[in-house]
This record gives sequence, structure tokens and C-alpha cells, in this order.
Amino acid sequence: MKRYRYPSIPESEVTPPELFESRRRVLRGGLLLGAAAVAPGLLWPRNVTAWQGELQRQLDAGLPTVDLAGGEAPTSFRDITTYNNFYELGTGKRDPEIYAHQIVTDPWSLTIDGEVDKAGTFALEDILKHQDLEERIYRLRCVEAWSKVVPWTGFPLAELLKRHEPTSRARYVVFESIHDPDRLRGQRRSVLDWPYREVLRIDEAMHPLTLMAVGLYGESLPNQSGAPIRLVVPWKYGFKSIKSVVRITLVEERPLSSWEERNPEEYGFYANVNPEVDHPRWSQARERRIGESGRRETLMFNGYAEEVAHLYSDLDLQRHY
Ligand SMILES: Nc1nc2c(c(=O)[nH]1)N[C@H]1C(S)=C(S)[C@@H](COP(=O)(O)O)O[C@H]1N2
Ligand SMILES: [Mo]
Repeated sequence: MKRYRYPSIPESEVTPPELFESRRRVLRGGLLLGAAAVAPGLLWPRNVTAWQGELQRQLDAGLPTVDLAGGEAPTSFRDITTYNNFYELGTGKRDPEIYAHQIVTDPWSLTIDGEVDKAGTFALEDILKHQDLEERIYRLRCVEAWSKVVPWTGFPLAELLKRHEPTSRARYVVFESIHDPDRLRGQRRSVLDWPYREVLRIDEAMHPLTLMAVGLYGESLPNQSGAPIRLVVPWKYGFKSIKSVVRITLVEERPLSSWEERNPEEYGFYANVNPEVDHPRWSQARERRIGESGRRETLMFNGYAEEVAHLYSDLDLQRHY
């Protein structure tokens, strides 16, 4: 495994000025917390959740930054958070931002079950207390041929899975998103068979590049980006990077992913970014970087071939797409 470079981009260089504003907002919430020490439960500021408090504690201590996008400047915060796919909130690119408030993230817990020795349902703040967070800059390539460079804050999924002790029968990892059709407008339409479900092989899930993200640009994830916790698998098409995760189940037999169930010809199980395997309705050779004009070449495994190609050495990638 290649060693990551630490640290490479100072926070001040990746954080555009408009962000210092919102970051200060969260910080002010943190100060209020201090003042409320006499009766913490009672005076918990309404705009700061318990998990945001834990996230902020780690952000304040300073996080290492790992650049895994080859030094390329991240896409602007505005572009990352106003051009989204989050079908629970609608199918338009602006819908996730417009209807972001429909995702209720407080409180949030995550169930980890199936083939693990330590199954259970855990408050997100308790999970975060046990994870050292870091900032990682990754490319994100959607199957629709657009892409972004995103400075995530998160931790490797492998660390979380190991803590829950997978059994020898665990071969796949299944992820499930929030299911709240009373609030989420998109879940009242059967675009997909809700809740959104994604699946990784256990070795993919344990790969050090596979991240659970809780933040973006040094603050907690905006709802439209998959708050409060989402998966990020940078060498696969974006639909594998499931948002607002409520459950992680380790299993022996592979279930279908939501998109695969919808259309297996168009959205394969592997969904590894591959410029040589076209989508049935368009080429995957090039992509449009949000915020840029023109197109750029799509990279094999989205530029992470050195790290992940060995996972697929015995697969015919034209067939197992
Ligand atoms: N729960 C859920 N997760 C999801 C989606 C979705 O509709 N619902 N869209 C996926 C798709 S197609 C992509 S490209 C990425 C987009 O992430 P972004 O909006 O943060 O750029 O999220 C993925 N995760
Ligand atoms: Mo996507």
C-alpha cells in the first residue's frame, strides 16, 4: 500500500472566505456550550447536535490533511453543495439543496449488525468519539459523467468495521440510507425501491481509501451532501457513495444494490470508474468537472488504480462493470 503524504494543503488554502463565516457559526455554538456547563443537558444549543459537538471538538484540535487528488484545487463549496444527486429529496440537481431541511439528523444513530461479534445501535457522537478524523481530498466521479474534487472530513470504514469484529462469514457489507417518507418528498415516489441500499465486497469496504465522511470543507456535512454520515468510495461511480447512512450490515450472500436492482445493465454492482467501459446510453471516456468548462479525460479507477487495481486482477472488467 502506498504511503499517503501528510500534510499537504493547509486548511487556509482549501477553505474559501465564505466558509470561514459558517465555520464561525459552529464555533459560536461551541462557545455557548462552554457557558452552559452548569446545566449541559438543558442548555445544549438548539443548532448544535451532540454529534456536531464531537466533530467540532476534533476540528478545533486540528486535523491532518491528505491530498489524494494530485494537488488539484477542490471544487468550490458552493458547487459541491448546490449540484447534487440525492433522490430522497428529488431528482433535480438543485432539489437536494432546496429540500435539505427535510432530512432530520438529530438525534442520529447507526446500526451495525449481521456477521459481526459486536452488533448494536450506536449514537453517532459515541462512534465519533472513538474515531480519529482526518481531512481527505478525493475526486468524485458520477456515472452521469460529471465530477468534483471534494475535501471530506472522515475516517476509514475499516477502523469502524474492525471495532465491531466481523465474523469469518462476512463477505459483503450492505449500507442503508435514511427511510422517512413522511418528510422526504422523493421517497413518496417509487424512483427507487426505498430505502437506498448499496453493497461492497468486504475487501473493498476494508480498503484504506474507503471513507465514512462526516464533514466537508472543515465543517459538518450539509444535509444535501449526505449528513450526518455517508460513505465515500473514490474509485467507484458516485452512486456507490451512499448518503445519510443508518445501517451497516455484514452478510455472507450478496444482495442487490438499489441501482443494480433498478437497472443492472446500466448500474453494475462493481461500478468501478472505467473510461473503457461505456454506459449503454453514453461514453464514459470523458467527464465535466463542475465549475469548469470543457471536458477532461476520465481516469482508470478515477485515478486510484495504483491503490485498488489489485482488488480486481482476476476479473474481466468489461464483463464485471
Ligand atoms: N441515499 C442516497 N445516496 C446517494 C444518492 C442518492 O440519491 N441517495 N446519489 C448518489 C449519486 S448518484 C452520487 S453521484 C453521489 C453524489 O454526491 P454529492 O451530491 O455529494 O456530490 O451521491 C450518491 N449517494
Ligand atoms: Mo451519480
